[in-house]
Amino acid sequence: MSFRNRLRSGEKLIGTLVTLPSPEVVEILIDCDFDWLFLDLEHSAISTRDAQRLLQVASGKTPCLVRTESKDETAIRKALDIGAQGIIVPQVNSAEEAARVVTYAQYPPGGSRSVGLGRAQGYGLKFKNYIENANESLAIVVQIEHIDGVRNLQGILDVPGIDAVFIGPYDLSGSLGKLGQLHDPEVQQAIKTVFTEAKKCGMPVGAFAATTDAASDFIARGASLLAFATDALLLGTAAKKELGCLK
Ligand code: 3PY
Ligand code: MG
Repeated sequence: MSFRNRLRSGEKLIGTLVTLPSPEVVEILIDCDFDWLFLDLEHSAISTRDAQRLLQVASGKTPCLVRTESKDETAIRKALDIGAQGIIVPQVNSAEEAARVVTYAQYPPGGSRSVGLGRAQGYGLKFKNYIENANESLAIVVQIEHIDGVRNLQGILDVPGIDAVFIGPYDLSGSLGKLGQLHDPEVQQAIKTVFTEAKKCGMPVGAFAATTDAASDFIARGASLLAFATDALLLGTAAKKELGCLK
């Protein structure tokens, strides 16, 4: 089953953010049995070329979604052409923006995705098969991480082609003037609205959680696509803890 179909079926999928441009880190995370990996091109030093290497390492083992550098057409096209199983697009704040994301990500006639002969298309050798299946098998996830996105949520949820909405709690809190105050009632209310509205129309919800407590809370609220911590956070936390035992 494609990752997109697993996502749409509501399967609980626990992943982590890959922020280090290291194939070795991806190998280690795959061995830890994450259900998926979130390759972050928005906030890390991972280039398109690095991301392609990471996808090569993960290929056939662990599905990877690329968080695109931006919501621009080029960023979306490149993430898909290097062979990601789908995209997570940051800061999608209106139905118009969500519709543009779907258009950029889907081949004609439904969309306007431009044709390349990259890794996704078997460097041209699997082109026909790829274009026949791409629109149905690639996951399109949009981030709700601004209060405008929450206010415009109903319109975003109605855009055909969106497979899940993904809460970015930190940027969402920032958009309310409460950066990092995730327990603030206004931030919590915005998060609750996303879950309530998405649930009404059967849309899967994803979220980033820095800690296991935050992840458990999101799961309890009905999140199925979890991005738990980051590679660097997991490394740093474990290193500190182990070192603390010796000092
Ligand atoms: C946020 O919290 O803003 C995020 O985008 C987490 O990935
Ligand atoms: Mg964010």
